[in-house]
Amino acid sequence: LNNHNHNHHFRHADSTASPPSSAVAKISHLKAVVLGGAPASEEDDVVLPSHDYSRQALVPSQQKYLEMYKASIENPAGFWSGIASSEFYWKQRWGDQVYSENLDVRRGNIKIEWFKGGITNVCYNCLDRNIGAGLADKIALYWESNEPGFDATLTYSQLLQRVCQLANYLRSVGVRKGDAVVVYLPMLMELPITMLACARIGAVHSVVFAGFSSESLAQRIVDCKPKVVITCNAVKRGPKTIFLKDIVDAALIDSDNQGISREKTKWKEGRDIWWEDVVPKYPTSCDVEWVDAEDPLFLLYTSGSTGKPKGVLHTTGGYMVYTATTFKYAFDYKDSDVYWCTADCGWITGHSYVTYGPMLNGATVLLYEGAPSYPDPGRCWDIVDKYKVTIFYTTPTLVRSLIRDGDEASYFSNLYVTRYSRKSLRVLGSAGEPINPIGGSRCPISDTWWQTETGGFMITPLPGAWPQKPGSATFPFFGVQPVIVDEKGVELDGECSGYLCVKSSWPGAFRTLYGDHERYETTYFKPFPGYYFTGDGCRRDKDGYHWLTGRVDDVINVSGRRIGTAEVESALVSHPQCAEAAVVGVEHQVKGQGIYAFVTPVEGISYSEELRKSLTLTVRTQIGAFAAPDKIHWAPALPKTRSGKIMRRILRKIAARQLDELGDTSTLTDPGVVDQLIKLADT
Ligand code: 6R9
Repeated sequence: LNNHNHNHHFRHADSTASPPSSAVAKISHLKAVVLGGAPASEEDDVVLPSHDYSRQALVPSQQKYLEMYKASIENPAGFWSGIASSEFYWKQRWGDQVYSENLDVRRGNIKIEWFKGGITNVCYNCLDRNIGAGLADKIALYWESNEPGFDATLTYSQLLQRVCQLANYLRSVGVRKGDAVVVYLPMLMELPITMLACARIGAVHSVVFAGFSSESLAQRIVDCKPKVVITCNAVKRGPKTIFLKDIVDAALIDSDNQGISREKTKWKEGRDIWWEDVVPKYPTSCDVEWVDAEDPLFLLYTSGSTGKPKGVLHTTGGYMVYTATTFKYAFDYKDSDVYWCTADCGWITGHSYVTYGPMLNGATVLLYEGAPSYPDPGRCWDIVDKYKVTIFYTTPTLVRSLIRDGDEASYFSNLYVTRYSRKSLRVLGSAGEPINPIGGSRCPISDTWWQTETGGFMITPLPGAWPQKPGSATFPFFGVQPVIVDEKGVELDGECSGYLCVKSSWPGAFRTLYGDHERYETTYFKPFPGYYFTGDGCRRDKDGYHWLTGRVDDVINVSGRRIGTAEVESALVSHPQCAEAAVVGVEHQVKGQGIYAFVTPVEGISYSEELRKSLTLTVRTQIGAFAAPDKIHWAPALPKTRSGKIMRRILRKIAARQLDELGDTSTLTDPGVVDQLIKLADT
């Protein structure tokens, strides 16, 4: 990326682009953009939607967006209940109040409820309802294996049968409404099948990304106490075989990497059961467990600024309405679309935009099991052509890794790309990190800003509606009121920069942190009373566009994945030869941010390559390979204030080698520490 072309002011997506609107309609911070003048900065680099695109779009103009946005803010109850009742099945309608909320800690406990009293089921809405509407034979899932040439499909009615068999099995082993089920699976069809089966019987799934180590998995199992853990014996990712069940067993297996066979899988009789031995014997229909809109749907653990992962809890009704609606508008969804999201179901993107959002819309979803560059960096475009993918939703990191593996600065003009037509594509989406998009400018790009906590998109372009500014997530989705506050929590107006918060609730908001409502209030609602605090910094430009500037807390974003610096630090200090550790994020060409660790060994232990390897291994086994430090910087001591606080600001500058920007070091107990660190930078 970073191929940002400042010479292109007013880039048109095609030659028939519509002229910019000149309307100015103020709704809180929002106004229609008036284009004109010379491009002074990237803020002024505007891409207009093509006329042809806009004409067919669900929201075809700024005016239409503003109208809908205004309605959603002025009357959230009316806006969302209209959508909820016309597009979903409810066994019983919600009570008198569409929503009730308290986001202000000064007024008591934080509470968010949407459609309370409404009785529904998300699985029913994804499958039975769509089948009833004539989609029985529509492809629900395409599955593409890691190995080119191996694939599978399921129609909506076949998917329902598979979901019911598993749901029946889970019930037969005693899983009931409200029980947790932990899922540790790679991107197989069985992953969305499991999520939907849990939803069908009111069980609460907690998917753990299959890149987490056994210790991380154990930590989550201890926290949510599942009745069942679902995994598979092994998976191939690129040329590698990963023995997942061994990780679940937390033990090693003596096996060659050729076949992934049952015989070689370690087994515990009485505890372990093969899916294929039992599940297919169960009936292919299964009664739905009707649940309250505020009953939990799933738990998903995410990183915060302390060591312990947070169990983000989402409930049923609001999440359902919100993910479906955001999916529909942000990708301008049409029934004929073939949709591919490269995210893993182990993260929120895979929950909301592989499984629930698309399935609620009756979409055809592609699941890819493997690595994006396997067997070569053209694989993604091969898959796009093979399935005629129309909507491609990915991460900046994935694109950067293709460019790296494509081995050339000119990745987009070499054969890895050009031998594929990619002409089926009509909308592109990006998530997880800021981008400066590249590419042919034929397709609109939805740069979606959101979080595990928000359930669905919060700030995102609607393709066709607005002129876009590459790198900006643009404007809030319907019903979302982003505010930018200063450090005192005062709302800033107009062109400004500060902490990103959200005023009032939206249906997809998380309701609590599992088992720790107090931490929920402290982390998200106490920093700026009256608002939900996102942990992100944000700038709003003169045209009202939002530019995300990264985390302002101790969370780093590695390949679009959230990692708490404290998590990595506690893994490092658990090593018997590590006395102290401090972790900061540093710019990384492919991953966006890399993990940079300052480590002080215990007395008498000297720096060595061996120790470095052993520290890295500790992080890999305690968290997962994706959290391994990119750099370990030996530190005789860490720079600390007199009150004993590590000065991360200085460590960040040393990590980035911005040595002339260290700032004031006089408040350190021992300013000499900084010089020592600089001397050791390249050892
Ligand atoms: C969906 C997801 C959330 C954090 C968030 C922010 C960063 C997400 C972004 C973005 C810039 C975007 N983030 N989308 N930054 N532009 N379009 O990634 O959820 O794993 O919880 O991470 O990711 O910093 O706070 P999650």
